[in-house]
Amino acid sequence: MTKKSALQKARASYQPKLPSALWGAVKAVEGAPTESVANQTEIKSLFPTTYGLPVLTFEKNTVSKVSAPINVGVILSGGQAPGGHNVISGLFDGIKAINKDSRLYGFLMGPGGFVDHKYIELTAKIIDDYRNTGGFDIIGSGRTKLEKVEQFDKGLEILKELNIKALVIIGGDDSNTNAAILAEYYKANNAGVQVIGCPKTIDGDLKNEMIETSFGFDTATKVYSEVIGNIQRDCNSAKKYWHFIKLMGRSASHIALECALQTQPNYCIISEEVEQKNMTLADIVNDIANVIAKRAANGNNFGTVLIPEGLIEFIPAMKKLIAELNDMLAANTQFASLDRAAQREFVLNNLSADNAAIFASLPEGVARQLTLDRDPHGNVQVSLIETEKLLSEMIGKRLAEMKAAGEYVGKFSPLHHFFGYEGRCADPSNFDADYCYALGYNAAQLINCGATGYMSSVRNLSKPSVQWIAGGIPITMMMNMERRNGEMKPVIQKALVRLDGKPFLKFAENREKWAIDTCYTYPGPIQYFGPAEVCDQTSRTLYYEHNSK
Ligand code: FBP
Repeated sequence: MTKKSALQKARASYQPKLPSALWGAVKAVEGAPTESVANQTEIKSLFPTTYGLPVLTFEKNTVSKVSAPINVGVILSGGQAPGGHNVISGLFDGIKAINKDSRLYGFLMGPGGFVDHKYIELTAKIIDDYRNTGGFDIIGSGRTKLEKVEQFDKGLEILKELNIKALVIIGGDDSNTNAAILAEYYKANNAGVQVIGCPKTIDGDLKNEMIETSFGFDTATKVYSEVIGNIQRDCNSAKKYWHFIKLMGRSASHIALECALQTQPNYCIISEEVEQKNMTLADIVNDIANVIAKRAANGNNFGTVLIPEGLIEFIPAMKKLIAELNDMLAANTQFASLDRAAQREFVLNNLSADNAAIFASLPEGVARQLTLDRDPHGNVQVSLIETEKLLSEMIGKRLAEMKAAGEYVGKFSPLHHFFGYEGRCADPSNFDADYCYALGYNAAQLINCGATGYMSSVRNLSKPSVQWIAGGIPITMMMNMERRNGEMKPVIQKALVRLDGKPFLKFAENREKWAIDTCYTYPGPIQYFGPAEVCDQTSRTLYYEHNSK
C-alpha cells in the first residue's frame, strides 16, 4: 500500500457501528412469499427456483450454534462508490465471527476476474489496510456483464477449486440483476453455490421500500455539495459568472436533487419533471434564461445551475431518438468500424424522418456523443454527453434574442463543470462507513442461513445505527421486464425521483425563492470527528423520505 495520510491513519481505527440485531448470534425470521414489482408471469417463468422467496429479517438469537468454516468469494462490479472496502471488511469479519477458519477470496477487476480465474485471498493484513477507506482498489472493479452460461460454468470451476460456498456481488441494479440470474442458474443446477447481492451505486437509483438507499450516495453527494457550496461562495464573491454544473447519476436525478437540497442553487433541473411536463430542450432553455434575466434585472449577473447527467434521455423527443439509436446500433455491429463522417451519414440515412431531423438539429459534437458505444448493459454513456455546454450555448443565444427585444439587460459569462469521478472514491462518510460494514456483515449472515438470490438489506437508516433492521430481500422481488440491446430482459426496476416524494416537494416549495434571491448554503467538507449533528447526518433525501418535518 502507498504511504498513509494522517487522516487515513486516524480513520483506520474507526470501528463501524452495527445494528444491534447483528451483535451476536442471529436467527432469520421469514416473511410472506414475495412477487416481482411487475411482469410477474414472465419473471416467475425465468426464475423458477428463486421466484417468490420470503423477505428475511434477522433477530437476536439466544442460542448460538457452532457453524463450520465457509469460503466466500467477492466481486466489486461497475462504477466505484465510497464504502466498498467496508462492505468487504464487514463480510470478512462476519464470516470470521461465524468460524475463524472461514476464508475470503476477492476476484480481481470485477466479474471478468471471476470468469478468468483471477483472484487473491483477502487476509486480515490486507483487510486492515483498507478499513474505512474510499475506492475499490483492494481488488479493483469492472463492467464485464455476467450473462452467458459459459461464463457461469467457467466461474463455477474456480468456485469448486477454492471450495467457495457463496459469491457476494457488490454492484448496482444491472450487476444485482446478474447476481439473480447466476443464483437461479446455480440453484437450478444444484451447483451448491449461493449468490448474494449488495446495493452499491452513487446514483441512488437502486432503492425501494426494502433497500432505502444504495451505498456511496451519501458520501458522493456530500463531496459534490461541498464543491458546489465552494463555487457558490466564489460566485457570490466575484458576482460575474453563471456556473453550469453537470452531476453524475445516470438516468435518475437523485444526486442533483440531493445536492440542490444541500446547497440551494439558483436552478436545478430534475429530469423526471422534464419528462412528466413533456418539456422540450427549448422549454428548459427559456426557463433558465428567464431566471437569468430576472436576476440580471436585480443587478445579479451570476448564479448556479445544476444539471443531472441523464437529462438528455428524459426530454421526450430525445428519448425517442435514443431508443431508435439503441436498436439501430445493436443491430448494426459494423457501425463502430465506420469513420466519423460515414457514421453520421449512416445514422441520418437510417433513422425515421422525425428522429433524423432532431439528430441533424443537434450540435455535431452532442449528436456524435449519442452514437458512442453503449456500456456492456446497453446504457447510453450519459457521462460523456456535454449537456452543460449544450445548455449554456443555447441559453446564450436565447439571451441575445431577449436582449434585442429589450427583455434582458445583463451580461452572461458561463463556466462549466462536471462532478462525478471526484466523489466516487472519497473516504466514506460515517454513514457510509457504518452502512457498508453492516451490509457486508449482514451478507455473511445471509450466507450462513443458506440464502441465495437475495440482496443484503439494512434499513430504518434515518434512525441511529443500533436501530437499523438487517435481513435479506429476494432480488426477483425488485424486477420487471425492460428493453435492453433491442430485446426484452428481466432487470431490477430503476428508482427514479418521485415527483410526489417529500425530497422533491421540499425542493419545489423553495425553488422560486432560491432562483431569484441568493440563498446559497455552504455544507463544507465531510466531518468525521465532532458533534453527531455534524458527523452523522444522513442525506437530505433519506431524512425527508423518513421524517415528517
Ligand atoms: P454504476 O451504476 O456502475 O454504479 O455507475 C455509476 C456511475 O458513476 C454513473 O453515475 C456514471 O454514469 C457511470 O458510472 C460512469 O461510468 P464509467 O465509470 O464507466 O466512466
